Amino acid sequence: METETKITLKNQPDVVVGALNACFFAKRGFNVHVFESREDIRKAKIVKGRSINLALSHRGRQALKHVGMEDKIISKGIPMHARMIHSLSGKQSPIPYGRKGQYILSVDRANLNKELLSEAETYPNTTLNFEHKLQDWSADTGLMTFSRSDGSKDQIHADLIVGCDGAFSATRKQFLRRSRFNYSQTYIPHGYMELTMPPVNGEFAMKPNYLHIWPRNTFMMIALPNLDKTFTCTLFMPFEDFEKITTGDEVIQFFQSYFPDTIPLIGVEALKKDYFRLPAQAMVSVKCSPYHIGDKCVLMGDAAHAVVPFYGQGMNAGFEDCIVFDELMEQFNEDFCAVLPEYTRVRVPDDHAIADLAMYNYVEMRAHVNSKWFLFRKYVDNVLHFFLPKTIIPLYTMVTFTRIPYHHAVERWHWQNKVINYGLLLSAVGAVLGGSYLLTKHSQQVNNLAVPAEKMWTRLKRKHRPVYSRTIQTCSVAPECNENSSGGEKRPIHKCAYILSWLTG
Ligand code: EGU
Repeated sequence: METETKITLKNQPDVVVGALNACFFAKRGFNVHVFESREDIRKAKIVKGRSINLALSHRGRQALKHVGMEDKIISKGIPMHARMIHSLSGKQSPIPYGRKGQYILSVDRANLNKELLSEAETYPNTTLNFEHKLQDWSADTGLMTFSRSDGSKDQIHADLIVGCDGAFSATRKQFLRRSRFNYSQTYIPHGYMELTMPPVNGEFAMKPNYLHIWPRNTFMMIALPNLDKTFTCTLFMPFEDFEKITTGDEVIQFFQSYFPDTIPLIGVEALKKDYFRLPAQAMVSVKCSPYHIGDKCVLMGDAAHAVVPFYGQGMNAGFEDCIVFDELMEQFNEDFCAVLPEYTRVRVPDDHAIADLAMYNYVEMRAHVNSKWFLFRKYVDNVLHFFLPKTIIPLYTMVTFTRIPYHHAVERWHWQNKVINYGLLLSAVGAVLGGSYLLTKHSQQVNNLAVPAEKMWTRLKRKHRPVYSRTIQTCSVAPECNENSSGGEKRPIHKCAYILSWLTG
């Protein structure tokens, strides 16, 4: 065991990255101290707080694997192989996430926190401290001051402070006072609210192995399955619309208009009650850089990059931070002077890329995503990927099922879009050129085609002409009624019409 004292710090709702990081550092033999502002959630009776479900995908799983936790966590996760899109009429259409065997997992945030804390505790060089709230720390000395629930203060010296303390990080406050620190935060106009869909006759109320989605432009609801056979439904809606609904009857009216199929499943009374249980929660996006101060402190997880939840990547990106840091520790022999600046250099572009992607998807889904459009887009992605598996990889596949650095995924996505557009342009030009070629080279054949077709048409017309209209038809000047009117001048138009209708199917 080394003599130095390294501290991983945690004092905001997200224990996850903090606790996972403790395992990474403990595994390397550092003395790890975890500080958490709340009580030990393993002992707490009521666990209030943030969203209940998280979608665990490849990046998060790889990080868990590094500390031997993957199997334990996935055994308590529910695989989701596809999205299930619910249209307004109640029709359900599945769209797979990837190829067979590719899926994401619905995991319970509280269970994840508990398992990771217990795992961290198994290392003899790790201590957990609860109800310690960070008051202040010094970037020069590494001295940290905590306040405890009984009002007393605790001072601890650290060689390295790892701030994994969430979107409202107390560690980050020191960064904000310094020169040349970039920081931005954006609250989006939407809030979210969680509603529980209970089991029906002891079974899941909907198909369990799907991420259920009700895309309704500005409103959207998603539902993720839980081990206790409930679903957690998350309703996303602008705050001003949340505020317009003030009575139980208005809740039911709203659901009747947008999510009618869920009313019997959640239950009228439960819906009326659940909706007013907690106010809608805000969503914030935070970007900053650099992530480190000298060789003393580094930010990870939401403290460094809180993202809006519209790519299901918040936890996965935070967990991947731990792998990236660990790989650099290996590369630079645990020399903080080298590891910290390098961590900022390689990680900032990727974290900013996922923050941008999540925000982009928020704008995109709000702008014009109803169930038909969502189905169509994902279908086109999957079809292109099927026929050109090496060339076209859907963006969400790169983000969700690979460890391609986020910013590379974005670059590749732009490149793919160019290829697709170029392909479309080529097909269009090809069609026009091919069409003109047919017209000029084979104009006689086309004529021959056109004439019999016209004749057929006239014959058909005649055959089905009702008896009473015979006299009127004879007087008609419409070309198709006059067998002799298919004169030379009119033919080119007919030809074009045939070719056009063939091209457009
Ligand atoms: C869990 C909780 C569908 C929000 C984004 C997809 C999750 C999310 C999507 C939560 C959507 C949205 C993706 C996954 C996931 C989709 C994804 C899990 C969003 C682009 C508390 N999103 N989640 N995209 O592709 O990549 O199915 O809020 F409705 S998992 Cl918003 Cl893959």
